[in-house]
Amino acid sequence: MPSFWRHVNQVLKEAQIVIEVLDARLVDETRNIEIEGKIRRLNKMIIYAVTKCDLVKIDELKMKIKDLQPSVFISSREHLGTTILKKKILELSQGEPVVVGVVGYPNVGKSSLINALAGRAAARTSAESGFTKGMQKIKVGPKITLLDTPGVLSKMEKDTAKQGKIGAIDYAKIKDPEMAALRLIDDEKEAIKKQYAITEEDGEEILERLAVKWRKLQKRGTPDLEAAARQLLKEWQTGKLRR
Ligand SMILES: Nc1nc2c(ncn2[C@@H]2O[C@H](COP(=O)(O)OP(=O)(O)OP(=O)(O)O)[C@@H](O)[C@H]2O)c(=O)[nH]1
Ligand SMILES: [Mg+2]
Repeated sequence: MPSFWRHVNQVLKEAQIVIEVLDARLVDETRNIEIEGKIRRLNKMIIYAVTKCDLVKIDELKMKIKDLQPSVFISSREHLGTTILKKKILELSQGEPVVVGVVGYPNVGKSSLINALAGRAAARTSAESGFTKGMQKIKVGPKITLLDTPGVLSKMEKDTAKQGKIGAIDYAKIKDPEMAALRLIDDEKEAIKKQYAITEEDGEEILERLAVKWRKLQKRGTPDLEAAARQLLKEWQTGKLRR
């Protein structure tokens, strides 16, 4: 992780504008206060790109981001908001050529956003968290150069269940998937019950139902909660679970 920060610091230095990418389902949780502090200290312009908007209700989102200015709603999957974002960049650069850093938590959708802006698969993306490992330069039109970065957590972030939930640790690698899944169920209970047609209220029971549904069973037919937990985190992290 320290070398990831090195790339991010480099990009913050090189860029005139920095786009902080936030997950629309977790706007507050995916803000990196440390990066925002550096942006302020370096006197760079910031744009908040709230992405994965296809997974939330826009009205609820609007309330949440009142204080985040300037911000743009994006869905890279549905190619929404990218023209507005380009306009915003050129407005801030006053039409001059500009270098734009793209930063944020792991797995929030930075590389996907760059591809949506570029209109081609220029940056490599993956459901795997921590996928982008170095800096990458991508030209978007004659005036805008984007710098992709590896996702970084705030150094103050110690809560691994939360990290699992926000996708900062890959669902396949997280050490205690049940704890992260139970946290996710707690926070997103109604969405999960609706999406998987579950009536139970208790977190453990919901996980059990999911295990049965997905046929994640141990030898004697008992529900494999760990496997169900990983599957649930996977669906959340890869943007299948909508609110
Ligand atoms: N539904 C939905 N899913 C998205 C969107 N953008 C990205 N994703 C998914 O989110 C996951 C992570 O996307 P990436 O673009 O690789 O994220 P990243 O921030 O570059 O991740 P790292 O390089 O690992 O830090 C992938 O599974 C994407 O398909 C979006 O607008 N909508
Ligand atoms: Mg990436």
